[in-house]
Amino acid sequence: MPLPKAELHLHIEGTLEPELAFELAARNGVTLPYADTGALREAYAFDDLQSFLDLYYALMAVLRTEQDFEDLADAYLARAAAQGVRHAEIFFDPQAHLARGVPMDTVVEGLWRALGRSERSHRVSTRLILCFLRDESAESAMETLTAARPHLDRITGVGLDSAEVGHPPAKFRAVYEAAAALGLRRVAHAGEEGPPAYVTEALDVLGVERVDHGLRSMEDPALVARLVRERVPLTLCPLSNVRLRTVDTLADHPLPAMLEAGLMCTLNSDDPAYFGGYAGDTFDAVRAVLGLTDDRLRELARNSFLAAFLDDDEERRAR
Ligand code: ES4
Ligand code: ZN
Repeated sequence: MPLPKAELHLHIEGTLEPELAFELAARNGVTLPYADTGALREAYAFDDLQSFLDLYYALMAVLRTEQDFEDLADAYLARAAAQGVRHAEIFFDPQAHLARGVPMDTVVEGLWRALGRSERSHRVSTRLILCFLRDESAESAMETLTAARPHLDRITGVGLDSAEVGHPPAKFRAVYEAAAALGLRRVAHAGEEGPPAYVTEALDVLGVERVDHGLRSMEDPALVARLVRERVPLTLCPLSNVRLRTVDTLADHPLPAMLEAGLMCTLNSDDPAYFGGYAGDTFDAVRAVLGLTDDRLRELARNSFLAAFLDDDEERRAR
């Protein structure tokens, strides 16, 4: 039995496996610039975050209908359940779909068709987190929040993703204030490729409750001390860091040092279709390569439930 765990850093568009991409392409009459799934997989050799994002956004062309989003989410939830995920907080990128003429309604309703029945169909509870694309304007983020207003019963929080460097958290101060006023929880990617100062800014300016990645915090001892003191959860994604070359190899990942420092770390899969593993695969890889003890692995799983946006009863049931 895989360790029960919560997945807190997962982009639903990043769970699009090549097989499903081709199936949806055929269903929607979209031509992909790859001969077959093998040729597509060969394109999964990334130099950095941007080289991944280019392919990630391009492949979204196959996602057009509610049914597509439902099938995508349902396939993810089935895989997650098989790997011990009991609760999943799922990011989605509405701006990437709105820009292609796919309305907010289609995206949220389609995802919800799978998420709304997931406790019954997969024994996985879920939350939906709307992410703003940080390489788009602050005005576009605000328009996106406005477009999401009719769906707020299905959306738990907001996040910030896409190309980090040059797009500091403070650019999104106003939209995070508006989200907080609407009762939404707040997270943001920070310190993935960007500097430790972006982590501080996400905490102080955006008021985030968790930091997605936060890896580069390790370069600033005062920041590490603060994150430990305030028990700020970090949603680490080691397989992503290797594939996007933020770390050289998994063996070089600072996870053991981060745990030793007392940081509240969680283990997550980010974009599992692209980075070579789902939540259980990630736990297996860090166990094998980083030699974490069973106690440490249990601590990571426990942290994932503690850092989740669950109330106490839900948390007990999920564990
Ligand atoms: C992402 Cl790995 C990563 N980083 C930032 N934004 C993203 N969107 C999807 N995956
Ligand atoms: Zn991410």
